[in-house]
Amino acid sequence: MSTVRLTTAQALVRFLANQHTERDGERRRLIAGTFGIFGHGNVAGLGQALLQAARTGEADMPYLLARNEQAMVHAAAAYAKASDRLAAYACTASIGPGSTNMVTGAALATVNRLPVLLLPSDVFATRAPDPVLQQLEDPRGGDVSVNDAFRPVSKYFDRVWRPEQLIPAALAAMRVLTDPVETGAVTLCLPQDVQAEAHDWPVGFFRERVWTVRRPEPDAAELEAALAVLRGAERPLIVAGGGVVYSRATEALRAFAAARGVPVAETHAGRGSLQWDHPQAVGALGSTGSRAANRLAAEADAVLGIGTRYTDFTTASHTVFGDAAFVNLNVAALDAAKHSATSLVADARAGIGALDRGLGEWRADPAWTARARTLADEWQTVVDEAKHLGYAPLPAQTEILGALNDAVGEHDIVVNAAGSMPGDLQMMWRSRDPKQYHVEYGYSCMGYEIAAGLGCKLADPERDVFVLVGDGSYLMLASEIPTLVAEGLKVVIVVVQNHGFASIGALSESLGSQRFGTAYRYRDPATGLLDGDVLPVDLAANAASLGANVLTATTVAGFAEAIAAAKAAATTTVVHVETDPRSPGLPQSAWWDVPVSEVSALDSTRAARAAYTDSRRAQRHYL
Ligand SMILES: Cc1ncc(C[n+]2csc(CCOP(=O)(O)OP(=O)(O)O)c2C)c(N)n1
Ligand SMILES: [Mg+2]
Repeated sequence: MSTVRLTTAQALVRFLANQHTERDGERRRLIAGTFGIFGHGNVAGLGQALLQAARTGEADMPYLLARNEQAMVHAAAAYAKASDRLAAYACTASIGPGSTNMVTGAALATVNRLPVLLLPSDVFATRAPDPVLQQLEDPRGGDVSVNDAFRPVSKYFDRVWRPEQLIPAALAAMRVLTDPVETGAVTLCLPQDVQAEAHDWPVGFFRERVWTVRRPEPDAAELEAALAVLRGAERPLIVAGGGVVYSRATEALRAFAAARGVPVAETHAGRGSLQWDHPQAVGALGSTGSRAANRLAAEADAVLGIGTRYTDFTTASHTVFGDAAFVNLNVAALDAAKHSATSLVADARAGIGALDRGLGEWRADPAWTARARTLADEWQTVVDEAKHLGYAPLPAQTEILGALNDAVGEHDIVVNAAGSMPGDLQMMWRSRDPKQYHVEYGYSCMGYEIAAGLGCKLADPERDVFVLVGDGSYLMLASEIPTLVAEGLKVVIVVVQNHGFASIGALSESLGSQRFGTAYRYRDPATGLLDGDVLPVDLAANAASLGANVLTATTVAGFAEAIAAAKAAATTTVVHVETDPRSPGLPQSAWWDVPVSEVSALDSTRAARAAYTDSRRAQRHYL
């Protein structure tokens, strides 16, 4: 057997550079590059291997220096999302805090089912110098380290105690990353001594490998059962989730819905499955859904869920659907079985094709199709009103989002994750391209936005990327602005300043908690609460200090001008705009289950509890 002598880290880099994915005949690199932050845990191991790759060209592995480990995992997750999960980034971090900083990013990737390869550094395998700087000492076991925190948030976890263990670990990691059912965060912990240790590797380990991203066809019996349910339906509704987008089933869905007159409602991850003005598009479903979609959900006699996890925002905490029979087309059996559905385990595109072939002349009742169109048109007039409120003195958030929607190009990307904007966006955004609406709402993680802008730009340099970020999220994690600047990558970042949590403030008020602790203000000595003046925080100056080009807008018209200037700019540009945190959102037509204290000394809480008890009556199990 012919071998090559390399360190474990050098071997890993060489291996990763030779992995590819293939789907529909399209082949691309699986691991497009590596993000990293070096410390003593990886600087001389993986750091040396990446340097050697860059200097000698023996492995092609681009390296990007991030500023925060959580942010680099967000960037990697966004890269995978924007790449329809056909490509991913690796992330190397030093031992201890560098590694545990990645745990939140790992959870985000796993919850959203996005492939990221995490390479936390770990304690000495030899244990010779124990405890190494930053080592957790556990009196119960010598093999425990802080990296065990990755286990519940990883779809594959391994610790490479000896160099040769890398071979099965690396192959298993690739299998999981490229499996549409299993994918998520994959964690290979690399003890710092093992990274630098040499081994004689079989050359076969480094051959070019192609991982097929499969498109499973439906089972014949499941398909028959699903067809029987749909053939009996007169008022069907399709719920399109992220699986439609990742599977590139949008064209198949468009044709299926049009031919059969079936209205299509969308989840966050499925937003943009249809162009917003497609005759069967009825907008978003659920807690932050359109009135059209929510009403149709209540009246539908059959629901065809495609590639959806049915999160509580989609189901309005199990209150949005009426007496429908569910057929769930999903590549994951876990999701296909939800709501006592007739399961149809298959790739979204393959499944739509099979349903289409099996349904013959079946179509929805024409009266239902027409009603869906009327409701959807009515909803669009609501959206138009929200875009043009003439709110004063500060603009309303919906006006800013509307102006941005009008300004972005057909194939541009808009990124968001947490706060009050996802709800407004879900209700009002008009997508023309399935990759436009990049809202991370599986983990809804504050701090995702700017880092994700970096990931999107790396994935799709041809598209303009617009990041929407609240002041709360910005203060948590604006760290990757200098990374964008260093790499010469241009992203437009819209900072929506409203001095605190518009989202949780409004939620708090609606639940009787009086907006307690949700505004960024001075503590008022008279009340003892944080309800004094707003703070002298200047995020525009902050962004400028990080190297961004900065524009400030105070009106909706000024914002549109700033966006036009930002589009024309050559470098990463922040557009700072202040909005009124109490400006109205779009009318809500569905509930969200957030429990209210059952006993309370406060009138506001008691009133909210009564309303809560009432709302909960609509909640059901869909048995
Ligand atoms: C990391 C993280 N911490 C806490 C939360 C809970 N949370 C959701 S929205 C929000 C406030 C967001 O504030 P900001 O970014 O200013 O957006 P706004 O609500 O003002 O639109 C908080 C604290 C979260 N989603 N993520
Ligand atoms: Mg805010």
